[in-house]
Amino acid sequence: LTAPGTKPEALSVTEFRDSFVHKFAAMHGKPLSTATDGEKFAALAALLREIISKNLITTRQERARTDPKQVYYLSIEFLLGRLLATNLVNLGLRETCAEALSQLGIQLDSLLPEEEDAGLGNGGLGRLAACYLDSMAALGLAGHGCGLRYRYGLFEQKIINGYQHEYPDNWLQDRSYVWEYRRPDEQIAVRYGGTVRMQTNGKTRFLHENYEQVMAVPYDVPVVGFQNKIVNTLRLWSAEIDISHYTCCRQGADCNSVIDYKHGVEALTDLLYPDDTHYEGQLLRLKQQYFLVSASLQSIVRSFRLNHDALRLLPAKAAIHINDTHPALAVPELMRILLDDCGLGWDEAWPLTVATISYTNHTILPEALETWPVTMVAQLLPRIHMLIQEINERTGRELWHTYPGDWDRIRAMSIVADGQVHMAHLAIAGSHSVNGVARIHTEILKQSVMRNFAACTPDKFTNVTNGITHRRWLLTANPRLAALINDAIGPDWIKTPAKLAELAAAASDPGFLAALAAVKLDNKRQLARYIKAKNNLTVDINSIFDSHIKRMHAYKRQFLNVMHIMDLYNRLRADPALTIAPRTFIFGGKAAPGYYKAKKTIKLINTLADKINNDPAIRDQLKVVFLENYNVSLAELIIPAADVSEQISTASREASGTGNMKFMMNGAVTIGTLDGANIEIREAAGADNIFVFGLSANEVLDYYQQGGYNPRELYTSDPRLKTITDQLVNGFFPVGPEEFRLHYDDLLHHGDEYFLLQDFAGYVDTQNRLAAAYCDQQRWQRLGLLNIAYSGWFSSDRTFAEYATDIWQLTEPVPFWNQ
Ligand code: DL6
Repeated sequence: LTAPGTKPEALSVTEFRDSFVHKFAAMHGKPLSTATDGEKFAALAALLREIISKNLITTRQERARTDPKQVYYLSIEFLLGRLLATNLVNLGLRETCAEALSQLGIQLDSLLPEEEDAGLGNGGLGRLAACYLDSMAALGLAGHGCGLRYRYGLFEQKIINGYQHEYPDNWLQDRSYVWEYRRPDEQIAVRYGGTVRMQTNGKTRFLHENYEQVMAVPYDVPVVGFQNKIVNTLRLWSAEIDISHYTCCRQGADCNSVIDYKHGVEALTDLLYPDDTHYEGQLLRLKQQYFLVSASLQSIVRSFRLNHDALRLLPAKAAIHINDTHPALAVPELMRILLDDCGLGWDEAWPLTVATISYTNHTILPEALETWPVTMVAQLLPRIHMLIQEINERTGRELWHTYPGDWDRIRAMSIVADGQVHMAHLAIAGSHSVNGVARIHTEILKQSVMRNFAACTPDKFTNVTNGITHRRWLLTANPRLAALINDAIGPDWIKTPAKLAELAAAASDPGFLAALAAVKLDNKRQLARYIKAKNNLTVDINSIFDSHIKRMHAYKRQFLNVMHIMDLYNRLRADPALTIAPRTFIFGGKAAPGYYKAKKTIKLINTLADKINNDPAIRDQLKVVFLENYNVSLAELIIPAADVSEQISTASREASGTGNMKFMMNGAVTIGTLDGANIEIREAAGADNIFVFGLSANEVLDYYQQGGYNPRELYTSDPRLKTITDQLVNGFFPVGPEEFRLHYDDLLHHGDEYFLLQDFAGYVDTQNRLAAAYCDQQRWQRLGLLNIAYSGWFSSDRTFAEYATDIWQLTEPVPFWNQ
C-alpha cells in the first residue's frame, strides 16, 4: 500500500525481522517464545520509534534551515485512537512488518489490540483534530498539535443491566505512552492567582505578584507523514509541581498548603472535561484551558524569538489556530506575552495577535457556547482579566463608531456582559478568520448565532467543510477494500484521494460489484465475531448492518432510530406472515456522565434489544446491538462493516458530522437529514445515492422562532405514533412505567424539541425505500461503490489545503488534494 512518488522506509523483511528480534531481547531479556502479546507489542513500537525518531530529527533540522511558517493547532481534545497500524502504514512498512512477524510465528493483527486507545477526546471535535494532524504531516506542512496530556481519558463505559456506568479510562496504565518523548528541558511556568501591580516609572508596566506557579512539561507525540519522511509533533502538556514550593515546606512553612498545592497540580491534567456542574469543576476547567493556552503560547513565542528578532514577523511565521472556544484565552494570553514579556505597546500587539490567531466554531447549540463568570476569571487569572476588560472596552468603542447609539447591538456583541465572559465573542474579536465546519453550519452562524459579527466584519467569516483522513479510515481500517480499489484503479488515490472518482467507471461491472460485496461481507463477518464475543449475540451477516454510532445526544436522535425499530417490531408482531429485509441495528456511543436523558436512551436501546433479541416470533428478522465503550478502534471495526449510516440529526443542529464521511468512504449508504455535511455528501455522491428525509434546517429554525409546534396532533392522528409513544410507559417494556417517562414526556408534554414526531413518517418511508434498494443487491452495491468513488473530496487533505491557503496563508506550496 504505497503510492507513486512516495518514500517508504527502505527496510527489507529480513532486516525488519532481525531488528525486531534484537529489540525484543534488549527490552525484555527473555526468549521470544515465552513473550506475551503485550511484550511483543512494546518491542515493535520501540522499533518503530527508532525509525520515527530519525525522521523527527531530520524534519526539525530541515525546518530550522528553511524556516517555514509553523501552524499550531490548539485543542482541548485530540482523539488519536491507536497509532501502531497508522504509523506502519505511514512509514510504508505494514506489509514488511506483517511478513517479518509472520516468519517469527506472530500475527501482526493480534498485537494491534495491545495498544490502548489514546482517548484524549470526547467526539467529533477531538477526532477532527487528530485527522488534521495526519493531513498536515502528509502534506508536509510544518503543523503541530498543542493539547493536554490527561492521565485519564474521557471514561470507560460499561453497560450493566442496560445502564451506562462510567469507570476511569486509565489509558496510560501508570506507565509512559509508548510513542511520546518527555521534554523536561522545554518546560514552561504557568501562573495562577495573585495580584497585579501597576508600575509607572517612565513606561507603565504590570507586575504579576504572589501567584502560584505550575510547571507545564511537554510530552511530544510524533505525527508521522505519509511516506514522506516528515514527522510533526503533537505537544501534550502535563502539569507538575514547581519544586520551589517544596523548599518552602522544608523551611517550616505551612506544609498543609504545600500538600493542597500538590493535589491541585496533579488534578490539573488528570481528567478531560471534569464535571462542571459545581463551582470547583468549572474552576478546574478554566484552569486547564489557561494551562493549555499559556504553556503553548509561551513555548511558541519562545521558539519564534530564537530565530527572529522582529516581533512584527510573528504572523508571517506562526499561525495559531483555536479549535472551538476552549483555547480562546489564547487571545489575551498572546497580548500578555507581547505586552508584558516582550514590551510591545497595545497598538503594536493587537494587530499582531489578530493576524496570528484564527478560530473554528463547531457548534451552534446554546449550551455549548462557553461563558465564564467574570469573578472567576478575575480571581484565577487577574492579568488576563484586565486584558479581557481592555479588549472589551476597545472593541466596544470601535463598535460605537460603526453603530453610533445602537446599544442593543453593541451589548449583544460584548465580550463581557451580565457578569460573564463570552468566549466566542473573545475568539471572534481576536482572530482574523472565523470558520464554520460545513456550508450550512457557516450560513447558520452568519445568519443567526453570529449575525452581528458577520454583518460587521463579513470578510472574517469563511467556511471550511470538515474532512477525515482517508489513510486511517480507508487505507488502514479497511485494507481489503483498499486492496480492491488498488486492483481497479491503481494506487494514485492514496496520494490524491480525488482520484477515487475513477472507481465510478466500475459501477456497471458486475464482477467488480461482486468483489465489493465480498469485501463487505468479510468485514461484516469480522464485526459479527466481535459482537458474539462481547454481547454473546449471534447476528446474521446477510442482514442489513445499520449503524448509529456517535455521542449520545438528543439532537442526534438515537431515539428516532429506536422509534423506527419499535414500529418495525410492532408490524412484525401484528402480521406473522410479514417478511422484511433482515436488519441488525448497531448502536454505540457514550453519554456525558451528567446527561440524564442520554443515559436513559442507552437504557432504552438495551431494553429494546433484550425484548427483540429474545422474541422467537421475530424469526431473526431483527436484532439490536449496543456495543459498549465506543471509541476510535471500535469505529474502525464497525464502519468498514456497515451497510447503512444513520445521520439523522434534527436539521440545523449538527454542525457537520465526520462519521458520515467515514461511512461514505467505506461504501455505507447514508440515511439522513439535510443537516451538516450530509448536504455536501448528497451533492458529491449524487441525490440518487443517499436517502434523505425530514424537515429542512430553515423549517426547524422557523419552528423554533415560532416557539415550537404541537406534537399532540401527530400523536392522535398517526396510530403508529400513538402506539409507540404509549409503549414507553404502558408496560410494553418490562421495566416499570417510570423508566422511560422522560422520553414520553419530552415527546408529548415538552413540545418534542427535536421534532421526532414530525420526522417520523418521512423516516419510516425512507427506511422502507432503503430496504427495497437493499433487496436489489446489484443496485445496492452500485450505491455503495458510488459513495466510495465520490468520497475523495471529504479527505482532510482537501480541508487542510483550504485552511493552509485561505486561512493561514502559508507561502510554501501546498500540494493540492486533487492534483
Ligand atoms: O467539527 C467537528 C465536529 C462536528 O463534525 C460535529 O457536527 C459537531 O457536533 C462537533 N462539535 C463539538 C462541539 N463541542 N464543543 N464545544 O464537538 O464538532
